[in-house]
Amino acid sequence: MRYTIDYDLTNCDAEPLRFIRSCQHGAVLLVLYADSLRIKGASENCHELFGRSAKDLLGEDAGAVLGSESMDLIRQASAASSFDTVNPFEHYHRSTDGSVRKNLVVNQEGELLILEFEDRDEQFGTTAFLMQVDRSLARIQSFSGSDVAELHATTVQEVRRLTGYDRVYLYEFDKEYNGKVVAEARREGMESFLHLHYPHTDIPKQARELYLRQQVRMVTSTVADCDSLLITDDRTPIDLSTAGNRGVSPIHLEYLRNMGVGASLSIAVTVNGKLWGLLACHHEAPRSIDFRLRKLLGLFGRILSGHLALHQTASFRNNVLSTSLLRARLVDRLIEAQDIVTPIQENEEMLLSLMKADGAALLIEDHILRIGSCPEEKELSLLLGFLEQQPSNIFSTASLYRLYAPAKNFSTAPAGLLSIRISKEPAEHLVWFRPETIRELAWGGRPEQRKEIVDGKVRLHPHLSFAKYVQTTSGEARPWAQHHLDNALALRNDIKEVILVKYQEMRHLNNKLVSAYEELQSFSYTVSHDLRAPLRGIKGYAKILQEDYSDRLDDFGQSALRTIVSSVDRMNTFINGILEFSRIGSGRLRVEAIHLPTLLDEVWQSSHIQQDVALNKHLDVEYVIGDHTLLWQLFQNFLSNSVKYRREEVASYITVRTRQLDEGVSIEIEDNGIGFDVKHAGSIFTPFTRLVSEEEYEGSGIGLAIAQRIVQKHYGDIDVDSKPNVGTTFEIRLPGNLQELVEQDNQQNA
Ligand code: BLA
Repeated sequence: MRYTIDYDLTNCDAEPLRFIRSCQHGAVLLVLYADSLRIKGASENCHELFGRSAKDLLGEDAGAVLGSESMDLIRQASAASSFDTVNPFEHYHRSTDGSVRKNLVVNQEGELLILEFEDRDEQFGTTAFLMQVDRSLARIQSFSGSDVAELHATTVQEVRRLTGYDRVYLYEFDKEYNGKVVAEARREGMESFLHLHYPHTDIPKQARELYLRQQVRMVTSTVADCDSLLITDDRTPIDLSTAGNRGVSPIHLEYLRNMGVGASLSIAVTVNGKLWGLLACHHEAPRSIDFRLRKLLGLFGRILSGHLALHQTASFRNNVLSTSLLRARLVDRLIEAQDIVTPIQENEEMLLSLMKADGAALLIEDHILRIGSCPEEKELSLLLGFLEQQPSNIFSTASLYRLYAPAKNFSTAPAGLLSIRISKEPAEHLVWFRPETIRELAWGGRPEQRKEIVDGKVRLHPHLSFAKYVQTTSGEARPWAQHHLDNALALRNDIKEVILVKYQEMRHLNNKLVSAYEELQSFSYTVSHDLRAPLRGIKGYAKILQEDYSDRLDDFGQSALRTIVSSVDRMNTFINGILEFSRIGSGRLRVEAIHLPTLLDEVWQSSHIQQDVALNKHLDVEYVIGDHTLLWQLFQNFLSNSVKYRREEVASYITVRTRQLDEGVSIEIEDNGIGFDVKHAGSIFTPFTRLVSEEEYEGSGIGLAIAQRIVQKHYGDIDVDSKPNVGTTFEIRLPGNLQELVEQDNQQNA
């Protein structure tokens, strides 16, 4: 028995390959105790070499069988524990039939020495052979570094030239260890496997792991039961993983036979410590090659590994460089513009080529920017909900529908999505899209059709195992490369930086604004104290002149005096306006519930407002939240404005209406006064803007500016609609949660 239990296709992934109790056809195996050098085990075929049966040899001193020459060599190497440097020994075996030369390969495995006797082929020690190797290596080394397919092709050709196997191919693993034949050199007339795919189960995990320990694996013959069982003095399992002639898995042998292969050999190709693939050889007839050639083939594997690692690093570096360059250009635009939306809008192509995407979307604040082949706005809002749930700041998939089914029915259904989160609250993302690509995979056999049951065991089906078929995969986009993901994260940091700079600039501006207000405040103080006193003086002296000296002034002198007095009065009005305006900016709101009908009556009665104007109140909402003093001033301004600008020819009225809104209260003040052209609506709230002549209507021109500041201070907004000779309607909207907003602000300023 090769193993203690039987393995078939249902449990072959657990086959303990290294503990197989057999030796391959063409080799003889001895197992010695390392300390006593007595024989612990021998392959059944040992009589072919030693003329004695395996059972007979057990317990015997190895020297009696191998002769002193080989024993001395083994003892020396064992003392130096360096079999690697001396393998293979040249072992002469003398018998009555004459002497044979064998390669003797020795490995230590714990307390045991494993000895393998193989045929020796003298040509592999010759200079001519080494020259040949040299030429092959030179051809591989001439690889320019860019065309990796050429490197693959040259390597398989050179391996075939040196080894003489019928077919040599390069087999590359994907992430799941499914494999693909990427290069092939074969004897004329042999079937081609180029570009075919094979499932990961064809080389199970434990077989792949052995390649990391032993770079070259040779299968000398696939003929059933041509191996020799290992006979040992007890049943403890022996680890044969270092022995090149370790017996081959019966399942794998069957696989190779089904493929029409009589012998095989594979060389591990590792990149960055991981099995990248195999350089694999097939021969139609059984065949083995000299140990020294196998060692050299290991070197070929390592050279190929080195080139591939270099190529991978170089192409990764190039990709990173070119993407980073694009990103740097885009970020320059962002920094210049101090904004994200506009530069992205102006550099759509750059954004797409950055990620080799064909669509993108910027979902930011209440802005949705769609670029290229991109779902509709409504769909993007839905997608945003999905992206919000992703825990990481970067999210990518090559098959969006599988994770998020609604995407399948989007107007433009992207299969690939790469998204970076710009902000969590509110959810802001920059997203790239890739379309579905239909891929055709040519398989070298349909995995699910390979099985058949023989004698209650699941076996590989001899014909169907390799029946070729083409599988079409859909629903997937070209996968995002690592350098794209890295760059997306870097871009996210850049964008955050731009936002931070912009925020800091806003804070700076805000601080400037605050100090400007403070200056205005102190300016108003100066105005009130320093200007009012001389103005009072001017007016006083002008009055004296008017009262006591008018008889000495001619008509012109008297009219000049009148102008002085009225100018001073106007100036006083201005100064009062400025004072009032600046006072609103400073100071905190004193928030309370205000009964509007009372407030309006008070304002109406207290002010010297014309009584021939009717004040109508339609107040659905009677209470508003606000600062009593400021709202008093607000209505005072509106009502007196309406009175001032009434039309003499009609019965004037003012109607105040209130109405509940979802998020607050709307207050409308409508009159049927002189009105104005709405094209001026934008400027009427600017201080000292007058739409009517000063001669006809007196005032500072600051009333509406004050009104607007009061509303703004209440976190509200204000609109106006007007028509000349029809009337004007102002609408003020005040928030319901004023108290909360004020507290938030106080906290931020604290
Ligand atoms: C080993 N399987 C291998 C090896 C190759 C393959 C290259 C390395 C040993 C060698 O060179 O022969 C696979 N061979 C291929 C493929 C092609 C090829 C894909 O020629 C295509 C051109 N194999 C199966 C199943 C099992 C299995 C279902 O198909 C069981 C799970 C097992 N394959 C298997 C085992 C080994 C192996 C156990 C290790 C053999 C050993 O080293 O003893």
